Amino acid sequence: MGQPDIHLYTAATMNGYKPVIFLEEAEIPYDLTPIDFARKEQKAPDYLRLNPNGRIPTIVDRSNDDFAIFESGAILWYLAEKYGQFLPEDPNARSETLQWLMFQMAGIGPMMGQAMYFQRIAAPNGEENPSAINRYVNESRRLLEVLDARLDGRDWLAGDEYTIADMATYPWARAYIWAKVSVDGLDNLNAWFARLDARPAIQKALTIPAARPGFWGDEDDSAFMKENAARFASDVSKN
Ligand SMILES: N[C@@H](CCC(=O)N[C@@H](CS)C(=O)NCC(=O)O)C(=O)O
Repeated sequence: MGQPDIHLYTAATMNGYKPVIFLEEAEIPYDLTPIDFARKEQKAPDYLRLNPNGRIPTIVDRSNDDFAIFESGAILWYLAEKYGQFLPEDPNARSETLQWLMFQMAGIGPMMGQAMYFQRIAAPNGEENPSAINRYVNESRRLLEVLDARLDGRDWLAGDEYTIADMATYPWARAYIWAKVSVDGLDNLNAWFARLDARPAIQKALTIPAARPGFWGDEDDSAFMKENAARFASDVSKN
C-alpha cells in the first residue's frame, strides 16, 4: 500500500481535533505528524511554508500535488468537498452549514479561546485581568445561548444532517469547563453534546494525537492546568 492522500499536522487542541473528527467519521486513511508546541515546531521554517500562520492544524493532499491547506474551517470544507461528505448538496442547507462553520470560526473559537487564555494561562502566570475575563466569559456564554436557541427542535446545527459545522463547533463548545463558561440551563446544547459524545468516531478522534481529558472536565485538572500554563509562560512575559 502506498501512502494515504492526506497528511495531517496537528496537536491535541480544540482546533487540532477538528480534522481528526472528519477523517475518523468519514473513515478516510491519513497519516499524521504531531506538532510539539513546547519545541515550537509550529514556527519552524519548513512548517511555515505549509501554514504561514504558524499554528495547527494543517493538511497536505499528496494526490493534489502536495497542496497545503491551513485554517481548520477551510480544512473541513476542503475535505468535505474532496470526499463529498458532511456538506449538503442542497444550496440552502450548504449555505447554512457554512454560516454555522463561520460562526464557530469567527465567534465561538476566538471568544472561548480568550476566556481560556485569561483564566488558564494569564492568571496562573501572574497576570490577573478581571475585565478581560468578564468580557470573554460573558460573550462566550452569549454565543453558547445562540447555539442553544438554534438547536431547539433540531438535532444538528445546519440542514437536517450532521455536518462539518457540528464537527467544528463541538470541540470548542464542549470545552466549556476548560473555558470556565457555564452551560447551565442550555438543555438543547447539552442534548447535542450527548449526541456527539456518543459517536465512536468522536470518542476515537479525541485521543488523536493525544487525549486531553482536562478539556472536558473528566478529571481533576489542577496538574494539567499547571503544566499547560507553564508551556505558555514565556509568551505571557512578552506581553
Ligand atoms: N484560526 C486557526 C487557529 C489555529 C490555532 O489557534 N491553533 C492553535 C492551537 S488550537 C495553535 O496552533 N497554537 C500554537 C501557537 O499559537 O503557537 C484555525 O482554526 O486553524
